[in-house]
This record gives sequence, C-alpha cells and structure tokens, in this order.
Amino acid sequence: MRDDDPRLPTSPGFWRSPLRGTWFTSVLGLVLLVGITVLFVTGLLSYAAYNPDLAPVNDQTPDKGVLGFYLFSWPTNPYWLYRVTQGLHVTLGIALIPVLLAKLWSVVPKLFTLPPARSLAHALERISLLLLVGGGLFEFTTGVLNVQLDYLFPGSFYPLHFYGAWVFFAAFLAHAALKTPAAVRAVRQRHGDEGQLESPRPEAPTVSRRGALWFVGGASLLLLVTTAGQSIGGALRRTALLAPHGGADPGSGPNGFQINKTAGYAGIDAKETREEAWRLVVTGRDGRTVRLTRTELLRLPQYSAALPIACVEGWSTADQWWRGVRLRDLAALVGYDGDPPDVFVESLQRHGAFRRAALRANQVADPRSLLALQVNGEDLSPDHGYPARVIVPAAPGVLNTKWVARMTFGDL
Ligand SMILES: Nc1nc2c(c(=O)[nH]1)N[C@H]1C(S)=C(S)[C@@H](COP(=O)(O)O)O[C@H]1N2
Ligand SMILES: [Mo]
Repeated sequence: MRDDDPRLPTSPGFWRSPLRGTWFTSVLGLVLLVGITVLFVTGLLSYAAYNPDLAPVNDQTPDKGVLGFYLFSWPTNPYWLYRVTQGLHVTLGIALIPVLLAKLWSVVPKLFTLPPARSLAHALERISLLLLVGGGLFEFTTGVLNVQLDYLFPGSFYPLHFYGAWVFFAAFLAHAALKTPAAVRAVRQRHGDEGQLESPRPEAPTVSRRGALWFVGGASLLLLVTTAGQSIGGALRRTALLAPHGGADPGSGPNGFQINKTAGYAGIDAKETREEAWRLVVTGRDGRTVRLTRTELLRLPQYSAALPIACVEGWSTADQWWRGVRLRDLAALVGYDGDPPDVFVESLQRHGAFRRAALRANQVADPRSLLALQVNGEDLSPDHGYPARVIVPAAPGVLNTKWVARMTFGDL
C-alpha cells in the first residue's frame, strides 16, 4: 500500500510530531474563532468609515452591490472611534499571525490525505477548506503588506482585501459551525487525543503541548507589544518596532508627529503654497464660488479641536490641537446656511491615491470638523498640509486631505 509508505506525506506515518492532536488544534481554533470574528467586524467598520458609497471617489470597488448593504453614515462620535476600531483591527491581526500559522501547521497532514475525496460531501468539505486556508493566508498577507510596505497596492488593496474577507469569512463560518462543538468538548475534557490528528508513530517529545502553546502565545504577545504602541502612543510608541514606514522623521515641536506622505513625496512645490499664489476655491449652491487667500481664511472665525490622526494602517497620533475654519462655515459662505451638504475635497497634489476625498454631511456639520490652518499653536508644516488641511473627528486619516486647493459642497 503506497498510502502507508511513511516516506510520503500522504501517509499518516510521515508526520511524526508528538505535538499534533485534537486538543492542541482545538485550543488554537477557539482562539481564532473569537479573534477572526473581531477582525471581520472591525474590518467591515473600517470599510464603512471610508464612506465608500460617496460618489466614486473614496472607493472604486466595482460592484460592491449587496456586500455594501450595511453601510451607514460613519459617526463623528466618539472622536477617537476609528483610532480604536482600526488600531484593534491591525494590532489583533498581527498578533494572531503565530496562532494562525500554528493552527495550519497542526492540521497540515490532513491536506495530504488520500483519496482527495471519498464522497461528494467530503469533496465539498475539502473545497471549503481550500477557500478557508487560501482565504485566510490571503487576508493576512494583504493586510500585512498594506501595513508594512506602505500601501504596496494603493488602488487595489481595498477591493482585494474586501472581497477576500467575504470569501474567507463565509468559509470560516461554515468551518466554525462544523468544528466548534467538538473543539469545545476537546478543550473541556482536556484530551481528545484519539482523533485523526495524532501521529500514529510519534517521535519522542521535546516540549509538551502546553509548552508549545505558551510558545505560540508568547510570540503573539511579543508582536502585540511591538505593534500596539503605534496606536496607543505615549511612552509605548517607542516599543512599536514594527510600526510601518520609517518614512519621514517628524522631528520635534508642535508639528512633530507622524507624517504619512511628505510634501516632497506628494510633489507639492513651495511656490504653489506661497501667500501670493495659493487660493482656496470653494464652490456651492448653484455654482456659487468664492476664492480665499490664507490671510482671508485666518480672518474668518477660528475654532480649535483636539483630534488624532488615525490611519487605516493602524498607527495613530495622540490628540493634536488643530485650529482653523469650520467646514460648515465654509459651506455657509457658498449658500448652505442651514444643514450643510456633503463636500468633495481636492488637494494641490496631482498624482497619488489620496489627493481627494469626499466627506458626508454629518461630518461637515460637526463643529469640530475644520479646515485647519494651524496645529498645536503653530502654522501647519509643509508635511502636515500647509497651507490648509481637513481634520474630521472619528474619520480615517485618509479623509483628512492635506494641501487643500478646492472644496465643492453639494449632495454627492
Ligand atoms: N493630499 C493628500 N492628503 C492626505 C494624504 C495624501 O497622501 N495626500 N494622506 C492621507 C492619509 S492616508 C493619512 S493617514 C493622513 C496623514 O496625515 P499626516 O501626514 O499629517 O499625519 O493624511 C491624509 N491626507
Ligand atoms: Mo492613512
């Protein structure tokens, strides 16, 4: 019988680790059941926060159709909302990587069992497992690449990670429905070692199953503390060894907080932002248009708000004191006296994924939503968006357009 030749991975005897077993796999599986559910929910929230159905600017995911069924107006309260949901999404996703890998390792002999399918039901189960394993690896890989390599695929990350999430989560739900009861039983009874996951001819153990779990947990914890600092901040920021892009050193002083894209990177020429050159063009009801210099903007009523920048990549800044003109006051300048409408914001930047963004009416209406001219008592630095940038409570960083040149109010 070739199937029993222990030199071939299709033979159970090929896999000799004494660690494999139902209890070990069940513990990891239950951790993933909770963790991946949180990832899915925070991921959907992150998508909703992006205002994906506002015109085709923010999100160009084709045919999100029914998958966009749950989209709602992202609130502006509490102002740290996105900082928490996205910090959790990215930090938990990274911390779960050792658990995911250990879980896959623990069941890898099953991938090789022959015959590939004993029955139609068995064939369907194995296909769903392919979607599960493939979908899981795909989601974790695209997520990490986006965070670590600074938007490796800016335009295509969203549709890839979004559709991948639905495929993965559907397979995950089916798998969880089938396996959770047995996993709970195995963990409760602290055995279940007679299952098919045990090696028929195990090598002598060098570490106990419990010890191996501590090792996996320790690796997760290490990733957790070296990642979480980027969203928690304070003294912890220095522990964030895995925080993304060395990028620009923000330096110290009032403008000394994380910079995403520098003015140089975005191709912003200092000549265009000088007082004599730059004008904010605001358009509104019936095409009514006003042009304002920065000095004229500074003569309008100025307001302050303490708000963080929270990026989709998971990092965030502490609250910064922004000062500038309320978005709703700008809407009023062009004919929207009562409830303001949506706004489409465009920057001086000519290329790049984040040079424009749309904000919803509820975001424009919030009195803390500003076209900021200053931060922490000083003019914005070129890298933080001088002459003017948008800042909105609870919104993803990507909606806080820097180097604003044009704002068009109206329902989108
Ligand atoms: N014009 C323009 N605005 C932009 C971006 C950009 O690339 N170009 N990046 C956005 C993203 S993704 C984030 S997270 C924030 C970062 O703001 P900061 O660099 O001031 O921290 O700016 C946003 N505004
Ligand atoms: Mo961002």
